[in-house]
Amino acid sequence: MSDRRPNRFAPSLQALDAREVPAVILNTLADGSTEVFINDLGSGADTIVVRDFGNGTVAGQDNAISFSASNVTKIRINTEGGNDAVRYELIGSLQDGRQMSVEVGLGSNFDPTVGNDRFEAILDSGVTLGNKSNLSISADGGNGRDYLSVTAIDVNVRPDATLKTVLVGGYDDDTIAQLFRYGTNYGTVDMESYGLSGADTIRQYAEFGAASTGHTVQLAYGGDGADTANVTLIAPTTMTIDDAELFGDNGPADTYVDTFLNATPNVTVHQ
Ligand SMILES: [Ca+2]
Ligand SMILES: [Ca+2]
Ligand SMILES: [Ca+2]
Repeated sequence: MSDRRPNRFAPSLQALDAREVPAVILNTLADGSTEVFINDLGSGADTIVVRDFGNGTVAGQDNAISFSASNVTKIRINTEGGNDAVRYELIGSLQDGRQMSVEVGLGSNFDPTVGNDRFEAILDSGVTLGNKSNLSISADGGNGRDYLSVTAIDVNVRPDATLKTVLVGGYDDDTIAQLFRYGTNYGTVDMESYGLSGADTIRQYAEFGAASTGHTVQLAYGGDGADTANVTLIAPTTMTIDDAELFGDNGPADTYVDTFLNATPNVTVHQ
């Protein structure tokens, strides 16, 4: 592991690059667990990778800085201005009862530097969310044309476990892609996409394994602008669909292309 703080010269001239020093901060939460807080303010294009081992250990890179921490229950990433790329990957099964919250802010809606950001959350194929575990992922693109995605293929969700993903495009024309496929769900899978302003593209696809007996929520909101949204929900009858809705906005400009496979007449569309 490299030092938390890079070696830096102290130039006598004003730095032309307004970028600030990336920072990885480890905070101790009230319950004694650790929060990893990555705070990269300034207009630089940040690249952040976080790997979650599923047992509380987290490791990754914040630009040139490597970090690792244990007993982590929360990861908070704030990249603000610039074209940022953030990747979160669950590389091992989330242990029984373990909690993990991932909150990513890629920029403000009012940031004049806009920032076309990229966020990818990947749950590796074959991992399991253990009994009573909880994985919550939220990301907000803010201003700029952002790409936000969650991919979970062959991920099983055990009883009383919850996977919740909330992706928000924010201002401008964003692309949001969420995929949960083939995994068996005995717990709860809650996937939500919010395009908000701009002509957004939302693709949300959930296909649960035939043995699934859990719950799901599937929500997609285009918001203002001419959005394109596809929501597909394929769930066995043994599952409970708590809510499955696709919302446009109040404006006549919206043109929805709603693709529901024949097996999925279970998403209510509100133009
Ligand atoms: Ca940004
Ligand atoms: Ca945006
Ligand atoms: Ca929109």
